[in-house]
Amino acid sequence: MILIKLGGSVITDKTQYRIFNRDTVRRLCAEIKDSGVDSVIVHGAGSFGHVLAKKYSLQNGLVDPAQVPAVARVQYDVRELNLMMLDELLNAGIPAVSVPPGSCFMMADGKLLLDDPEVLLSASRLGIMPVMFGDVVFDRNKGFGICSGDQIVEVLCGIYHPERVVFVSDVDGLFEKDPKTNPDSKLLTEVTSELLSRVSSDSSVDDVTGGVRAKMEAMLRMTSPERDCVLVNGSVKGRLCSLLKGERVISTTAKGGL
Ligand code: IP8
Repeated sequence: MILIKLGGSVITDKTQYRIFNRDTVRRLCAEIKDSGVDSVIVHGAGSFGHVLAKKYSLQNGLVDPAQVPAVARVQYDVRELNLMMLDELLNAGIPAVSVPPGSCFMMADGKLLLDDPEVLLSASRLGIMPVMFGDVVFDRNKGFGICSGDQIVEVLCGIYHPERVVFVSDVDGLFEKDPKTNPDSKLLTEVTSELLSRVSSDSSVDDVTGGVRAKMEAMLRMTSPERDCVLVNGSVKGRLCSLLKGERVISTTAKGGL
């Protein structure tokens, strides 16, 4: 089984509030279906979540009553995005149902509490894909908080024990430095904890590398001796399908555990 996170940068236009990349999503759903792999999809919130979440600092929990209407609005927006995702999945021939984290689960100090996975496993047993997504989730201690799709993927690893985790983004993989500002930056085709320690011990590392390091760490946390974790560019036609079929494609693979 393969756990797939469709990132907000590929399913939405992150620069504009609530713009859905329908054509790309349609193609990606067809690629997943055509690959024939058994998968569970989680998706990001993109511009349906991040624009207002940032404006109202929803990641800080309740600090100002003015945030409250924004909590409801963001939940509404990401549900609309989720329904558009489900529509594309259903049209591609993948039976899928919505499992909104903000309605089904709680958090405690930012940690998603998913102690009872019965609803997820019941859907899976019937051959129905439960689709979770980045959401505003009520928090026992902070009122509410942001639960990212990445956090959900990490929790789902403990429930589904996937053989592989695939992050679909709009970049070719992890680069040593930000390729937008450093055009000569090299793509890291493989990430191991050994490489991570070399990055951290390099005194010349800057903030950008720090960002890469955080991503490497998150990807490595999801790996085990039996499971690797791959970052692939979903904006390039056919790349996700090839990867899912087991072919070698341009990407970054984290392996070996943290
Ligand atoms: O797009 C963020 O989830 P992500 C969720 O997976 C919200 O980081 C509501 C901003």
